Amino acid sequence: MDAIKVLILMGSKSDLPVMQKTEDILKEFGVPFRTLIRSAHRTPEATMQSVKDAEDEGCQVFICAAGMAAHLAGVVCSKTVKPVIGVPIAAGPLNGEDALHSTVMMPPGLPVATVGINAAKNAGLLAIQLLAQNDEELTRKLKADREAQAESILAED
Ligand code: RP5
Repeated sequence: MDAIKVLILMGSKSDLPVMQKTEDILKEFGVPFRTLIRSAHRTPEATMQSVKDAEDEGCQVFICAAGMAAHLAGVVCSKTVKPVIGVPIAAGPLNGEDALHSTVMMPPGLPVATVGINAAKNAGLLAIQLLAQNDEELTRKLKADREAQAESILAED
């Protein structure tokens, strides 16, 4: 089995229907990843251990998804200098506005690259773009994907 390049963490199994789109795009591009349910609040120690284990294994990018008081991405960011992508999940009465602000509004010095609310596919694509900096094959696939997107839009005429 390939060592993972991306670790996906999500605060609850209830986030999985959204985060399935991250898994789908990583699979499509052939990027090895692992998905774990880890919460900044409910399982802080296990979350930290998972970040350390993934780094030891060669993980290059972390994708963290959570709803409501979504501190998972920020906490992971505090423990690694690898890029951390945050996915605010629409959960609870504020429908993701709370998660968006708690994910994106990091203090200076600790950046979380935050995608839109429930934008799980974009999180995967951003991770692939980061990995493509040192991977010609991924770069080729990303360019082909952009061309396919353009063709499909133009075909809508
Ligand atoms: C967050 O609270 C999770 O990431 C999820 O989006 C939300 C609700 O969690 P559950 O009550 O469904 O476990 O921590």
